[in-house]
Amino acid sequence: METNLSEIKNQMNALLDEAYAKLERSFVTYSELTRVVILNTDADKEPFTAIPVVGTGVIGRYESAWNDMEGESPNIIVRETVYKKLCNVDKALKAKNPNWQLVVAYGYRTLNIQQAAFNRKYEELKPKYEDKTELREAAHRYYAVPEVAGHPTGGAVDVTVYDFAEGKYLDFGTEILDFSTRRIYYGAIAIERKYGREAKDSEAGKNREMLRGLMGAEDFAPYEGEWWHFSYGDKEWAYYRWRTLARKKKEQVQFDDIEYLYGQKNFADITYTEKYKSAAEEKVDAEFVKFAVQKSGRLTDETIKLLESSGIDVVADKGKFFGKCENYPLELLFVRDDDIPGLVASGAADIGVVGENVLIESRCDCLRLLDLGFAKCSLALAVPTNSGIRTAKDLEGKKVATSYRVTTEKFFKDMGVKDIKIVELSGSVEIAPIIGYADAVADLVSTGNSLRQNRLKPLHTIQIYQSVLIGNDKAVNGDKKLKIEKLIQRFASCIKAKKFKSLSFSFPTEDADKIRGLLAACGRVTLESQNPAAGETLVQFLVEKSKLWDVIDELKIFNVCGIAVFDVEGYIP
Ligand code: PRT
Ligand code: ZN
Repeated sequence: METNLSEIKNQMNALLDEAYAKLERSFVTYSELTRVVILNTDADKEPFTAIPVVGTGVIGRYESAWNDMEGESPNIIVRETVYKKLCNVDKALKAKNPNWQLVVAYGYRTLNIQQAAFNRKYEELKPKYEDKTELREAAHRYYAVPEVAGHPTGGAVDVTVYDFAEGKYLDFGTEILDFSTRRIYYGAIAIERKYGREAKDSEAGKNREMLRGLMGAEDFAPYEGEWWHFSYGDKEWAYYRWRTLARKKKEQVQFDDIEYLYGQKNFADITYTEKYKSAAEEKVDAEFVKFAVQKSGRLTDETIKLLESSGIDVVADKGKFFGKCENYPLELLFVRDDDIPGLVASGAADIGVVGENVLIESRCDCLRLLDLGFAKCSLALAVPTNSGIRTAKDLEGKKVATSYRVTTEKFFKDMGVKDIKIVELSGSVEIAPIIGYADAVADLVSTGNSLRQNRLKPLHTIQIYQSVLIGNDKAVNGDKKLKIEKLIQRFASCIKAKKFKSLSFSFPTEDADKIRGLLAACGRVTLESQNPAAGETLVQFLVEKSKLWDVIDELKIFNVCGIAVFDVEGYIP
């Protein structure tokens, strides 16, 4: 079949439109903003201030192309706190590049102008929308409905960055205030990249991220619909704070918990509340549970799997040192497993996953929170197959190679074997006897293949290990207690679930007693429903994996057929 280029192009455009539509749906809506209420009506009488037009700090500059509003004052004015914050942003910019300058293209806008701009957009879009609410929301994406708008509070600004050395504005992917393209959406760059319409490492994405980062550090809330728009103290800010707090806290925050700075007509109307004032100082990293995970090794995949089966999406690249989770306040630190007990004990990480062998050997003071049951192995004492050594005692006065000095020494001490010389190797312990470095080894074994390959035979199992979740006492019993407890519960239910299978089948109700008896003896019924018309009973039944086939064999004796077997995702007793 011949490939039709224009068809491919159409399909691609449809996909692109869909991605943009999805992005638009994520923008804060007018109706969401109307739910923000003013709790504190005490005006703080904060004065406005005009941003200087020239100078080396932050400047306020209207360019004719940016200003399509009638009756605009030549000065850009904002609330005083906003100006101070902008100065800090400019300083941070200059720390990155002394030639950069923060330029404010828009600040305070009177309610009349806001209303006029909104009305114009509303009329312009009218033919496109049948539904009034949809029309209002669409117009709101361009010019906010005055009642919830940020610019009339003096708390919202439109900003960009000018580069003196280059004599031009930094590349943000579009001109500021250019409403002719959807590329102005903050998330547009990612979409364009995905569809190959934007270079992977284009400046625009980096610059948007940088600007958002610097503004965010000063507690400005971003607006997803315009890369340049930020606000502090308006309804959008309140909503953004609420939403990020709610997400972080993972609990239902009531809408009337939202407090904010908000003034419509003039500065005296702006209210200021205490509650979130200090939230700026609230350490964001204190909110996250820092979770140390082996960067790359036997524990890595299982740990990520455990997170994912606990409903936590890991958005991390294993090659990186840090990772985040979509839907749980977890920060992942990817490190060598040997370092995990130390990191947890010191508080650099709150929790971590590590083999018991490493934990014991480290002698670090960590809490054992949960046995995870994977990466099972044992520490075995082994000698060359051709050696005359039969027991641990025969090793008196001899050399034992190991990576686990603490455990091995304790073993010989407990066995009453004296005069053992421990030689430490951090890897390839198995070859020590072959090269004449030791008479025996104490090494980890799982399948035993490695011992066999190196012609070693096990004499003794010193200790059996599995992976464990460990924690730092201060975190586990302090301010992160709840989040860590919830995590442990989820992990525990997933681990438990792995031991079960679920069976579902129906049987003649007249056999119910016999079958219930059988089921009661070997598992747990989670659902039973009767179908009197058919004279049948349907059950769902949990059974331990190890008993699965025995149960099925017994059920067959009762002529039960049509048994469906399922994996269990979680089990909460
Ligand atoms: O780079 P990093 O320091 O993070 O990783 P690592 O090399 O120290 O650790 P890694 O990934 O090898 O193992 C992590 C943990 O998995 C260990 O601390 C143990 O708790 C556990 N584990 C489980 C094992 C094994 N099974 C195992 N078989 N660790 C190591 N081995 C070695 C064993 O020593 C032998 O040399 O694997 C080799 C093969 O074993 P056999 O018996 O299957 O042949
Ligand atoms: Zn704006």
